[in-house]
Amino acid sequence: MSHTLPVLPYAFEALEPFIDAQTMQIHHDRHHQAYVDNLNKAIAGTDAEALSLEALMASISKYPAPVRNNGGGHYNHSLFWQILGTNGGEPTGALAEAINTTFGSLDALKEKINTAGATRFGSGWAWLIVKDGKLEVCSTANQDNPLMDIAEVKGSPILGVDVWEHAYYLKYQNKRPDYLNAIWNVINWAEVAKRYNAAL
Ligand code: MN3
Repeated sequence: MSHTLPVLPYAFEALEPFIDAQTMQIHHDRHHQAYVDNLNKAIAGTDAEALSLEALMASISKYPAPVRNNGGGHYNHSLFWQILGTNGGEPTGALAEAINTTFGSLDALKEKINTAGATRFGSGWAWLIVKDGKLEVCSTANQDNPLMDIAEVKGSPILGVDVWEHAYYLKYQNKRPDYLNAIWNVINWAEVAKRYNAAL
């Protein structure tokens, strides 16, 4: 299959002031577009063309680095745009219960994800995943993700935070922790809950 750039489900400026419009535009229109274009080039004429993006992640060890980097980049950003939004609020229902049971509180979960993101050296992602029916926090390097068969910690990602400098540098410069604190204002918890229920 040929992969395509998903449409951003809100305006570039929708996440202001927490994520600025220029960052969103460059991030979506240039960075994500480049992952899509380079993925399509990397899989052209190979059996990977027949795979869904999820199936490709699950067998990524069979493919060369450009497929891993750009395939991961396409999957991760497609998830990222969806779990961000202007809804704000807090998790409800089964997801809220699972967060409280597993981490003690929503604040404790945020702190755990912020630590995972802040301590990821270089570029990567911090994740909330469902593993064996339970919530867990982990991080990955570069554009890897927990769906990949090469991941140290495997599971279904339900929330991912991009900690590449391109995600925050225009507004936050080198202050990654400030970006991580701010991003909790623009999490689409309804989408995270949808992914949680689907992963169970
Ligand atoms: Mn990015």
